[in-house]
Amino acid sequence: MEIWDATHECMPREELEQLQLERLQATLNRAHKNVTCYRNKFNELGIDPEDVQSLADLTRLPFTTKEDLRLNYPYGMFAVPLREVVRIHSSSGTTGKPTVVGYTRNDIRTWSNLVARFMTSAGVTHDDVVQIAFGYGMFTGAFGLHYGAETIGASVIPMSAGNTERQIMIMQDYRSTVLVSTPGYAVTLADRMERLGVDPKGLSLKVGLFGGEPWSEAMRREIETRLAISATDNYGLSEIIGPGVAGECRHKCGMHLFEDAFLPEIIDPDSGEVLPPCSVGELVLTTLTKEAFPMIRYRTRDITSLDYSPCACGRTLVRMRKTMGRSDDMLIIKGVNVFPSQIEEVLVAIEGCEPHYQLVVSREGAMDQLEVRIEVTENIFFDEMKLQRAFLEKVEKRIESVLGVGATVRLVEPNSIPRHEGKAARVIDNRQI
Ligand code: DLL
Repeated sequence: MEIWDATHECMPREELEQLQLERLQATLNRAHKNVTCYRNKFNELGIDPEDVQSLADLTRLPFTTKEDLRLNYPYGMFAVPLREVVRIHSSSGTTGKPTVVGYTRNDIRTWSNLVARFMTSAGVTHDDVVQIAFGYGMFTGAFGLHYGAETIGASVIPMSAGNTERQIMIMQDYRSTVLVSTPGYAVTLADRMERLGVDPKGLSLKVGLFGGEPWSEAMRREIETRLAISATDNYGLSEIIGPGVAGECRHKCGMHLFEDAFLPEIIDPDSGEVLPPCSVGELVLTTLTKEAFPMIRYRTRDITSLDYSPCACGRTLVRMRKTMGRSDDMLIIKGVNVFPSQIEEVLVAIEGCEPHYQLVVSREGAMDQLEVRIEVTENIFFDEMKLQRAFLEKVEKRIESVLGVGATVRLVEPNSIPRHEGKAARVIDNRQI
């Protein structure tokens, strides 16, 4: 069964805006009634949900940030009691604590449906065999795509991440037609196939659904040629729902953002002002149908622009451009969200380690590599190689367990990390994305 929701996807804008307003008002009422953080914020500004009479009134409402989620860790932002929550996911936070999100049974249904909609728009049908190479766990990617594919009626192979040669064997033997992964992992698969002498043209693969991290048009061309597939992009974030916020149709000219479920705005990240249509700025999203975890004007920190012109596929939904960066210091390494502050915390916690550090991100082949350089101080000075090795291993282990992604740690000369106005340049990103 294809999930081609023409009612919502091809609505004239006037009707869509009416629907959005009704859903917005219901969301605001629920959030105000059930979430203390929202109630306090509204009260501080003297705003009552009833004051929102048009979509333009949205700008009067306060933003929600990752900091709000951190302050209300773990369940403070939930709008329903835990007994109504059937699933919990999380993603990394700016400090040690992750961001926790919850779903009611209805939310899972909504989520599955949204994912099924973008999968359909990318060309997936019930005849497909979908190989999911995202890690199953707290990350929303695997479960989101899994439920979406099942909703369509496709056959799902829940491979999970890694184990590249096994992925290729399953792909050959089970005749997978759709690959779901990060774009970076698609290139890793192509590299390995080349090494193993596997010809992708001999596989059944026809479509790739890639997301979770930024990638370029050049990378798309590379994946399409090397894997002999059509590669599409999809976007989402845990705080809003996970994957299923926006996805490309077969025309691949921007990701259709599901405006019947999410209300997008583009703001100037410095002033917070809403920018006119087509401007480049930070994407802000308000959920319109979520029960357990409504988000009001959530600052995604992703920089993009929105295109309201019609698309050849017939969908009237606005198209979101590939993201052009972040308005904060979050890095995405092998699909995992990493904040420099998390690494700083690890270093501070390890005895004798002053946090004069620098992160260098590079890409070897398709794989992201993270190097953490730490300046040697009196405390971190080892004549003995054995002691030094043990120290480096300890830091590497700790970083891997906190971040969920490995790093190489290297000691560098005192004062060798350049400082600008006294502040060390913390991140060097050498990846050409
Ligand atoms: O990455 C959800 C997801 C999983 C989307 C799988 C698509 C496929 P988080 O771990 O919370 O959720 O990370 C969200 O990842 O704010 C973006 O910065 C980045 N991101 C996600 N998809 C894309 C994309 C999932 N297609 C953060 N292009 C977001 C660029 C993306 N960046």
